[in-house]
Amino acid sequence: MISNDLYEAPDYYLLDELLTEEHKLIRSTVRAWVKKELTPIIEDYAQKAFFPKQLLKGLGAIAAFGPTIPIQYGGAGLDYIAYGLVMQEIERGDSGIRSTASVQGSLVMYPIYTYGTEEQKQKYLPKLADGTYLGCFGLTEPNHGSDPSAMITRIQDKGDYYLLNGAKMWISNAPCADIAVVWAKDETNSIRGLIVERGMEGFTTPEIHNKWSLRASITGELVFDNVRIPKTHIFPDIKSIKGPLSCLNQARYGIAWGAIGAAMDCYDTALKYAKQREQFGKPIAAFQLQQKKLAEMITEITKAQLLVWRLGTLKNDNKATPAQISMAKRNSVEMALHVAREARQILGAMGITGEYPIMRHMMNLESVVTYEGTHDIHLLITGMDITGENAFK
Ligand code: TGC
Ligand code: FAD
Repeated sequence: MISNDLYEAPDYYLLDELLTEEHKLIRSTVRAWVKKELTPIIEDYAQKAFFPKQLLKGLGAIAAFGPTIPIQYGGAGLDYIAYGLVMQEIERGDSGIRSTASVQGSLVMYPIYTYGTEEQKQKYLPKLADGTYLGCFGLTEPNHGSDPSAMITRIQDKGDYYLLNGAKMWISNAPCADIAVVWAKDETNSIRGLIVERGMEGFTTPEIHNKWSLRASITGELVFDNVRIPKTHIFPDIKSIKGPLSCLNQARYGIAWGAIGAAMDCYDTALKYAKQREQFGKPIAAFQLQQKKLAEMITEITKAQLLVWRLGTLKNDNKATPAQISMAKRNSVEMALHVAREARQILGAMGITGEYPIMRHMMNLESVVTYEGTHDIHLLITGMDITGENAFK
């Protein structure tokens, strides 16, 4: 496939000097894949609201699925800076495809690796890592979004199996997923995690249509009507909301890096356009008002790049707190939305077309600011962390 993608990543503070040769190699591999396989097709798929399922194997091959999962289970055994760089390069292409990777790696492979039995790990992880299987993560319910602890989906112990009833809503990958990691309450009201396979009787995954955002990512419901779950499909030892929340830490970390990729693409596009587009006899880049927009964009991108780099080093040392991750997710997405809106204006009317990626990034980011904990929820997490006061309830 021929690509005319001329993306050049902004690196105003020479952050490359903080990366190892391995980090740069992984990043250049993912960047080349995005230019060859993703950007030439993504606008068309987003316009048509199709999920490009044919990319799954390629995503597997560039270590997008479970980059930090050990090699023995099919992962790449990479560190968290490498994981962040992979997410940043993919989201530079499209947030919906980064979503697919986030869900697979952080919300499906991570809980199986962390909470699963050896049999579950052997059965699912290698096939998820190479893109043979697609997974999804069911936490949100129709009436329980920001407050997943109030979920009503239930399992009942029936002796040699569990009976699962309930529904999950807004689930990325659901209509195409081979397996779902689902969180449900047991008879003691403990939150348990289980693996549901496509084909189990009573399990359906209707698609949610008419999204204006993440149009190249497929979203659906998970409906459980007396589904018999073999006992070997439950995570044996995790029995609280901390199970799913620990997975969110992984995914939110990836989003903190990823959203910056969308911002970098918008900035790069706007800068190139401003240098070429002439009005009143000179490039619009020569006007102070356009320079203000571009200068503020690169300042905010650079600050966010530094924040996630430091967060990555904390994560590598196992010292990153959930609240630190919340701050970075919130900051990166807010920053990226602002950059996208400013970049859109620099392109004038052209900014609203699919000739350029900006409007697609902007619409995608409207989901990213809501999922994995809304903008407000992350602020309240920071508020609680610094004051000790819980303002959620
Ligand atoms: P709370 O009483 O505050 O805490 C209960 C226990 O959990 C611990 N905890 C965490 N542990 C690990 N990681 C975290 N992030 C944790 N946050 C809290 C906490 O320390 C406590 O432990 P203990 O030992 O004291 O019992 O819990 P709560 O029920 O009041 O909830 C707190 C709140 C609101 C922050 C949490 O529910 C939350 O984060 N809500 C947002 C929901 C959310 O983010 N949903 C995301 C769904 S998945 C998704 O959107 C995928 S998008 C996919 C894509 O990329 O396409
Ligand atoms: P609500 O919780 O109803 O919130 C509505 C508004 O009220 C928000 O502005 C919120 O900030 C605010 N609010 C809520 N509580 C408070 C409070 N205590 N104080 C102040 N303000 C508050 N979920 C999954 O489980 N798996 C997935 O794969 C998944 N993928 C998704 C894909 C997409 C495209 C989207 C849009 C969502 C996805 N979600 C997924 C769901 C997502 O996590 C939820 O939408 C999100 O957690 C918010 O829940 P809600 O939409 O029910 O909003």
